[in-house]
Amino acid sequence: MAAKKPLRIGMIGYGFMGRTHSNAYSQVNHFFDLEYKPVLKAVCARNAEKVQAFADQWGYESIETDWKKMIARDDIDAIDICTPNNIHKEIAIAAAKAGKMILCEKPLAMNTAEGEEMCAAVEKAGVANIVWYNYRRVPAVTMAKQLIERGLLGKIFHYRAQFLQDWTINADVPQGGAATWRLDAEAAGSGVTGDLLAHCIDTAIWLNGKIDSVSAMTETFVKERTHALTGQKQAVSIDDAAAVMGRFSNGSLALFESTRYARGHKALYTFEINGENASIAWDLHDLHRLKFYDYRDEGPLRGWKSIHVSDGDHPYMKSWWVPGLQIGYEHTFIHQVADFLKGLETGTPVGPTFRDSLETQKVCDAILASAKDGTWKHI
Ligand code: SOE
Repeated sequence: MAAKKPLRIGMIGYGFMGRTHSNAYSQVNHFFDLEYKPVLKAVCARNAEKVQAFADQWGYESIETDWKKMIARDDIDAIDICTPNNIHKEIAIAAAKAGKMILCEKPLAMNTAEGEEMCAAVEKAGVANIVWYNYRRVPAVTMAKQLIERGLLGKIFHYRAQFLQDWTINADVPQGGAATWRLDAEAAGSGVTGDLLAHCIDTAIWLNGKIDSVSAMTETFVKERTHALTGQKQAVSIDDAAAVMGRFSNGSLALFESTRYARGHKALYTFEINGENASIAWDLHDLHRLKFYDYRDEGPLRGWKSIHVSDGDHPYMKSWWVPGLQIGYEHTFIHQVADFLKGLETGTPVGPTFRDSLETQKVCDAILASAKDGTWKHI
């Protein structure tokens, strides 16, 4: 067997996403036949002791405590950005200038203006780039894409999606700091819109095309929270919940909702698409199933099918176990790395690229702007 080409990874940040990505780099070559093999070269974070413990646990060869040093290293090919959103741009632009490939956590940036600069930087440098919108690569979601591309739904009328959580209902949850930066607008840019709704929008654009206009309302239910770093009470300026109406370019109507105040829901992402011939529905808590209803089925047998997406002819599944045995959340990241490496092999960019994700960012910005002044926004 020919030796694999190494893809030497330098990861910046090491929280929850750092774990999902590290696992993906470690597992991908066990299951996918690829020319490239990720090498866990270095992980970077400010606290040397903690980042060393992470490196030891996940098998990184070295650590850095200054991301600029990491980018300057010539033994690193790709920078993985797992930091809070407010430093994505600076890191990505520096990495692109240094000729590094970039794998960036979602959302791409704090806002569209930053995203534009990031796109310009990677395109000027000609470096491979991708954003970790992982849910596209749930096999059942990829299968939804295939069914839509085959035209099985016919004309699409409705696209509705929700992403529901409940972890910020307690007013004692702080904002800011390592664990709760997602509640701090300075670090995150926005609340549920950039964090959760962005997933719904990325999938929606991928499956159903461009979103042309939106009208939205957002709410911040808890107005003040203690800042984890300063201990001071501060006004909360993120959106806790968002409800959005929209129109796609293909004439279909969009309804999106996301919140961290849906008691009982920890991470429930669902979508349903209704076309003239058929409908599709998917639910993250039952992620290996795709629900499909086809009006053309024989009359008495017409009804919703629940397809267990675990057979060898289902997307990604022939690389896993045997038919009928399902896989889960972490595999979506492994699929993303597999596709990214395949893209390097074939020279074909794999999405969502920075440019693709800029479109999601524009929709997020339009949602926040609409919620502010109560008018429809065109994208
Ligand atoms: C927030 O709780 C979060 O971890 C998001 O940041 C992720 O993108 C989402 O997949 C799960 O929820």
